[in-house]
Amino acid sequence: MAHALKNLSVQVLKNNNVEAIGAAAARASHWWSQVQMGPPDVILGITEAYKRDTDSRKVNLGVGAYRDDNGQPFVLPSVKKAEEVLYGKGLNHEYAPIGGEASYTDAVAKLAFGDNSPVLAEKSNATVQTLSGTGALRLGFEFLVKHYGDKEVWMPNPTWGNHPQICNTLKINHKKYRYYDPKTCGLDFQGALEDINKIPDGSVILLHACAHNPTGVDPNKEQWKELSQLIKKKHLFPFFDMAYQGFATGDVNNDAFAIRQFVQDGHQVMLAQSFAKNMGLYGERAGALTICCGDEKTASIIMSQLKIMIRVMYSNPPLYGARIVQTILNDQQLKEHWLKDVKLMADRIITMRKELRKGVEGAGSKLPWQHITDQIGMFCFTGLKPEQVEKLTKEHHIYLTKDGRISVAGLCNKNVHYVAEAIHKVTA
Ligand code: PGU
Repeated sequence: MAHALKNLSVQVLKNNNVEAIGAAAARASHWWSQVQMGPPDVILGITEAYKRDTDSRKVNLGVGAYRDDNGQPFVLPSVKKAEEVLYGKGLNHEYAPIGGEASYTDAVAKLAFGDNSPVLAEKSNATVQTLSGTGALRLGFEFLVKHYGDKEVWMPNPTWGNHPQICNTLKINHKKYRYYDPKTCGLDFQGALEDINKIPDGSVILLHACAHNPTGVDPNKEQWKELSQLIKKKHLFPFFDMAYQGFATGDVNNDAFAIRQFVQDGHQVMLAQSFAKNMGLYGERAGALTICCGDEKTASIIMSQLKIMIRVMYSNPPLYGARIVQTILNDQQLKEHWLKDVKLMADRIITMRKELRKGVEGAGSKLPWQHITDQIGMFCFTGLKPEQVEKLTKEHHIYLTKDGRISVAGLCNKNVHYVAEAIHKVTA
């Protein structure tokens, strides 16, 4: 009897399992069977592959994230201080205003446009906190679609991979103007001028404010002035992406030159800002979108529309990162401390550029490597071909994007010689 009962209960269990599995299978296929597997992200997917690699020599030069000289993530000392100040204040966690706190948006606009900017004096800027630089770009492009109509967007060739992706998502027609010359590993200024000259009147032109990603090649001041005049003559709308203020020259004012020049020349610019890199606040998502509107009344109208768009997307922005940023920017002593931290990061990257070039040349390479030290900012566009990149990853466990871009910030004294020798081996 007991045996029969046991058998029966095993049978019931089995039947239940079969039913459960059947139901799970039905659930799995019923609603989502038409969804295709997507490709890994071209930049963030590299970090995932790097994490899976168990080789002790592995090096991640894929993502543009600053590392200290032990190859570790870096919390800026000024940020640590700001966090202590914040902790001491015992703040609450109420909702932020839809566009972020004014003490944040005022401070970040000042950092970009300069203390004495006419934009700020006239209060003609509409500035909102965004989900870091990506959120600013997404909101900015979406605003353009909604309120500026079916205009083409022109981007430098090459550009950060997410720029075209955001436009694709929003079904914005986008094209490229010449920017980088692979022969010189430098700026194709004539090519850029020629192409920009042919862009249809009223189009949007995307510009990297400084430390161009992925090339590490920026126009010089005279060239920016010429670009500003041409863009004005052509009635193009300039959208600046500034994700690396401070990383190009180590000086935040120098790096804001292009934006301030355009404003001085009478452009109404749009600006996407990020504090991911220059404050090391990657995961905190502190950024901003500014639209220069010409006068205070128009700014309040634009602001009302930005708020409507934010409200239906994520309602209001996260507080913590923005609180760190404003604590630093609104305190003279902390700000000076931060400026030193920025310089320290920029200088370590410059040192790594020199070491890398010395290392590749020292390993016996006869190829030209001057561009490693000529280029600026976080990245070096090495000129490595996709098959050489693949070899670097497969044989030497060095991870970088397929276009040959390396994040110089991922190099440190411990790995730079290993990387230099590996680069020589795959290019010899
Ligand atoms: N704009 C440019 C030109 C960027 O390079 C990046 C980040 C962003 C905007 C957006 O940064 P937020 O973190 O949203 O503020 N680019 C890095 C980081 C990795 C990524 O692709 O998001 C990179 O490695 O290119």
